[in-house]
Amino acid sequence: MSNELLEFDVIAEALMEKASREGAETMWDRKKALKTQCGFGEQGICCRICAMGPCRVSPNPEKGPQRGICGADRDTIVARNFARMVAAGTSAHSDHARDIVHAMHLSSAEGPFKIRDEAKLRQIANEWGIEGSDTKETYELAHELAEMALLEFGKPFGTLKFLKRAPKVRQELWERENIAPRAIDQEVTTLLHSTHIGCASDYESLMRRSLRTGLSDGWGGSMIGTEFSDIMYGVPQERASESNLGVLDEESVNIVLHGHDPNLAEMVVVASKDPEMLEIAKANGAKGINVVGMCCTGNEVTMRHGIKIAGNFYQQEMAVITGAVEAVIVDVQCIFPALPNLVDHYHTRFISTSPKAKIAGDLYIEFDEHNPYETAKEVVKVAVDNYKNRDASKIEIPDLKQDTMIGYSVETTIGCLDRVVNTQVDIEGTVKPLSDLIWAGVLRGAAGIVGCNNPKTEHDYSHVTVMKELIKNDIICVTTGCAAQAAAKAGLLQLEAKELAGRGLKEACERANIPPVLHMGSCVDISRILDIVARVANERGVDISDLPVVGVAPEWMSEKAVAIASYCVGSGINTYLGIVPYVDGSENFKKLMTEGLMETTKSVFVFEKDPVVMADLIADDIEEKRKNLGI
Ligand code: XCC
Ligand code: SF4
Repeated sequence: MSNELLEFDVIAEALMEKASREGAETMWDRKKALKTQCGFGEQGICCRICAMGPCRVSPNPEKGPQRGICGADRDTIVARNFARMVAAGTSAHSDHARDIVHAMHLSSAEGPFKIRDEAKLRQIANEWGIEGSDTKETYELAHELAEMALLEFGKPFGTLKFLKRAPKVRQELWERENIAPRAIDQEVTTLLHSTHIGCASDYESLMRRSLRTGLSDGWGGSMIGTEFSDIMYGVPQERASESNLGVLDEESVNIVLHGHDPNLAEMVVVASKDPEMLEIAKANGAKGINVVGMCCTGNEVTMRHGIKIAGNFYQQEMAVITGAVEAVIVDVQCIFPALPNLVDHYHTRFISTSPKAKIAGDLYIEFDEHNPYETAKEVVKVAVDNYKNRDASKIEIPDLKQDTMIGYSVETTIGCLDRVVNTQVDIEGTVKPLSDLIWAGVLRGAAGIVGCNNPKTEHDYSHVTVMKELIKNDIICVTTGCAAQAAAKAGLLQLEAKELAGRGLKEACERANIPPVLHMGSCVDISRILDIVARVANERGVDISDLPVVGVAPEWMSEKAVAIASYCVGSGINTYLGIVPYVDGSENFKKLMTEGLMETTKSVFVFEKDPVVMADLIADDIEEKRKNLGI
């Protein structure tokens, strides 16, 4: 175990020690065992797309072969590898969204899948041009809208409906540059086709197609995921919660919900309050049932129910190591295949529920979308029955938790900011107060800080450092995913964090009664960030690329993050990455990402590992944008 990575986090340190005492292995042990990671892979210059390979070309023309057997060079190989990450990331977000829409298609007045936010249902139906969206019976309308949404994945003609939310100039740019995304499945499929042996080799063309696929995630899959989850489960409202592993309760049945999808998680939250389940829990000696969240399933249920946040990506093993978790219930994405082995050292049950993410060594209880509540009860029952199997000598819950404000959907954020200005009826419920704050310079700009943890860097450190530096400079931060959970644990999501902000942001926080860093939800909810940014641009009559806003992923690791970065850049938002993607092997491709795209999308990728330097670059970027706007 390498201790230098852990300085930032006393919890991790204590639990890592416990793990090694108990013979349990963690990601850091495995990272160490891998020794130096593959240099060719790191630079993106290994190709195994066909069976003539694998072909690894040399990063140095003097030192080795420059082409694979088919003749693909560094630029092609790097661009194809990048494109495949975008396709995979887009597929993950979008397939998640499809499941939400399916649930909506199954919704009925009797439940268990129900429409919780009828106003939003009617609003989206209206936006999509459904006739009678104000008058139709709720579930008739829901099913019609769901069918329409399912067609967004596979319709044979046209582009995505939500593109219309973007400023007109941006829509025109997408058309002109031929990157306006069509049906989501089509974009993923056609990009995979383009990267097949003997297909596209032009790296610029591959980038363009990657942007288009990424955009089908941001303005397609992810936006559908967010909006339809809101219709089904409610638009998040601001509320208080708590975060970090100290939210585990020694005297209760602890259930960790991990993964991404709210469908099962919502039902588990309800099942955990079922009198029948509570009775069994009590009969087994527990005080009650404590459901906590991890990664984005955690974000989904904390945003809508205030469910406590146990932790983010790197803490999934730590939670088990506390010895106090009865069950880890997972759906899809970001789940370590190591967890079934890890739980063997403890009494914890590891339950996987999705046929898309069947995990070797799990207890598999398939989520039945026709009987979702029965599945939820079944998994909760495994947990409550397991309470009696606890080994008291192995329980060690870190005594650390943090007050956390959550629930800042676009609607809620707008509502909060209405408090800043003396509300005038005509601007109430619009982004005008927000854009006024930015135009007046009270807020210099805004940063969306998102993404994962990655053991290549000290976990949470880059997230928290960038956020602290930015709020000091009056740049308001919105955050999602594991970055949001890092912020939560560091106390940046509590109202008192305004003391760390510059004068302007502090005053805005005081008046609106919000923290300087706003939790906007899960990773698919980065579409909320697109939404609010588009509203501000529309309100001011400018393009998104004109606004003093940036995207930041300080510690990303997943393919989804590559798709996200691509749609941010495709949308005109300069995007800062603290981990360099596998592109170092092609100077041309890297230059295209960091400079050349300015011509196409009016925004670029920026790679910077040092979070303090990154924050400086962002502040300069934002001031430059302000100057160009003349504000
Ligand atoms: Fe996964 Fe969404 Fe990354 Fe966290 S931030 S490690 S993708 S859970 Ni999306
Ligand atoms: Fe090698 Fe070309 Fe096949 Fe890639 S596609 S493995 S470079 S022969």
